[in-house]
Amino acid sequence: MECEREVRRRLREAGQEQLLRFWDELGSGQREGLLGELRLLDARELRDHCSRAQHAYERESSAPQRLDDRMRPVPAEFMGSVRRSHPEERRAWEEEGYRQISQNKVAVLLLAGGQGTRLGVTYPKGMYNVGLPSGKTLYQIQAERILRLQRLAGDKHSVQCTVPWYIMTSEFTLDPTQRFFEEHNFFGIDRADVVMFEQRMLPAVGFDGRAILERKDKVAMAPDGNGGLYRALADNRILEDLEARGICYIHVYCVDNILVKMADPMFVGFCVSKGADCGAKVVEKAYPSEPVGVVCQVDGVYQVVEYSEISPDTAEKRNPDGSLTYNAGSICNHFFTLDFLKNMAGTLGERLGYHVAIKKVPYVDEEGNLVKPTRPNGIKMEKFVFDVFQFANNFVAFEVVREEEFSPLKNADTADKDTPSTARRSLLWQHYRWALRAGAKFTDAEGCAIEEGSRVSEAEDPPVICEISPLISYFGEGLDLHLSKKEISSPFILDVQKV
Ligand code: UD2
Repeated sequence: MECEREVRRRLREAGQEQLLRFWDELGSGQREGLLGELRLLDARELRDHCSRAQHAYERESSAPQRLDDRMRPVPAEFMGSVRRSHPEERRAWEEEGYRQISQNKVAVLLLAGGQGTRLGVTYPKGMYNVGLPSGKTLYQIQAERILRLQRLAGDKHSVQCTVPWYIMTSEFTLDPTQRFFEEHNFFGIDRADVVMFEQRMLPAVGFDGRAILERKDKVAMAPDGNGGLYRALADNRILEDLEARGICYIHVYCVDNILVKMADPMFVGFCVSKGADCGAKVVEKAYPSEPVGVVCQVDGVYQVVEYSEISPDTAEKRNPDGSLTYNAGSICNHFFTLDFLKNMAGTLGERLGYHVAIKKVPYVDEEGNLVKPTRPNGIKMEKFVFDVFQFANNFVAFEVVREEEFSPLKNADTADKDTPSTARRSLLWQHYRWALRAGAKFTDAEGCAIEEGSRVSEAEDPPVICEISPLISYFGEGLDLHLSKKEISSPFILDVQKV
C-alpha cells in the first residue's frame, strides 16, 4: 500500500498538496480514509483536471459560448414521429422492435448516478414515491414495465425472452440502490438480469484551480456526469457482459421520467429499421425558452445544444408554417448499437469535452471550519451522455408525444414544474385516458356516472383516480379485458392481485 510520503509526492507533482494540509490533526482512521481517496487520483490526471476546470471557468465567465450561427435543424429524412409518420410505418417499426426484443437482442441502461440535489432528497431518485395510490416508486414502475414487455414480446413470438437492466450508479447511489433492490426482491426480476455498476468521481475545484476539501479528511468529489457512462462501461467490463448475452441494441434513459417507455419497441424498431447506430427521442418544445436541450446539427454534426448555448432570437426562430425551427427537445432517451458503444468506450469517448457547472460546494476554510457557501465557489466538470452523437455514422431522431412519454421529476413540490405532483398527475391522466379508451365507465361516491366531458385541465388531478399496474399494461394495451363496460368508482387500482 502506498504510504503518506508517496501520496504527498504525487500531490506535489499535481500542484495539489493542500489536500493534506490538515494531516497532522487527523486520527489514524481519518488518515486511512483520506489516503484511500487520494491513492485513486493519478498525479497527471489530477493536475490536468484542475487546470482544465480553472481555464474552462475563466473562458465561460468571460464569454459564454453561443452556437447560433453554426446550428441547423435535424433534416426531416432523419426524423420519425409518433404523430406524423404513417400508421403502417409505425406498426412495422413496433413489430421490428418486438422481434428484436424476443430474440434477446435489446437491453435497457439506466443512468442513475446523479445526486438529485434539485429534488432535495438524500437517497437515489429512483427510490422516490410520488404519491400514487399504489405507493410505487420509480424503480418499481420501471421494473414492472420490463417484466410486462418481456411477456408481450415473448407471447408475440412464442418464446421466453429477457431485457437485461443495466444501472449506472455512483459512489452516492450504488449502496442504497443495491439495498433497495435486495429489500424488494428485485421487484420480481431475476437478479442475474439486473447489473449495477459505478461511474467515476472527479474532485470539485475552486476558482483558483485547487481541489476542494469538504472535510479535513475528505476531498469534495462529484460524479463525472452522465457522459461518464462510456468510461464506466469499460471500467466495469459491461461491454463484455452485453456481448456475452448477445445484446445488439441498448436503450439508455434517465431515472426521473415517470412515463419512460423502457426498451420502447417502436423507438428501437425505428432505429434498427433505419440502420442507425445512434438515436434520440425528442418531444416538441413546449415554448421557445423551455430549458431543455435541442437536438440539431452544429457544423454539420449532430449534437444536443443546451438552452444556455443559444440566444433567445434563435430559440424563437420559426418555420414558414409557424412551428419552432429548433423544436426537437431532448428527453434523455437514447438508442445505441453495441458496436457504437464499444467505440465510445475506447479512445473516442476519451475525446469528449467537459461541461462546466459552477456550484456551491461546502468546504473547510484555512482554520478548519466547515463552511456552507451562500454563493457559488466551485467548479464541477461533467461529460454529457449525448456528446457522442457527433461520432455517429447514421444518427436518427424520433419524435414522441409529451403527454404520453415525458414527465420528469426534477424539483421538490415547492417548484411549479417537474415536481412529484406533476409526475403523479401525468401518470394518472395517462391511465385515465387508457381506461376510457378501453371502455371503462366511472362513477362517483354516490354511484352517479362521471362523464368524460367533465374533464378538467391536465394541470389538475384527473376527475377520477385510476392507476393501472405496468404488470397489466405496458402502454395501454390489453385493457378491454379488464375494463370494458365495467363500472368503476374512484379511486381505483388495477393490479395483478385484483385480476
Ligand atoms: C437531462 C439532459 C437534458 C434533458 C433533460 C430531460 C443531460 C446532460 N441533460 O438534463 O438535455 O434531456 O435531462 O429530462 O443528459 N446522471 C448520472 N451521472 C451523473 C449525472 C447525472 O447518471 O454524473 C443521471 C441522473 O441520475 C439522471 C440523468 O443522468 O438520471 C440526467 O441527469 P440530470 O437530472 O442532471 O440532467 P438534467 O435534468 O439537467
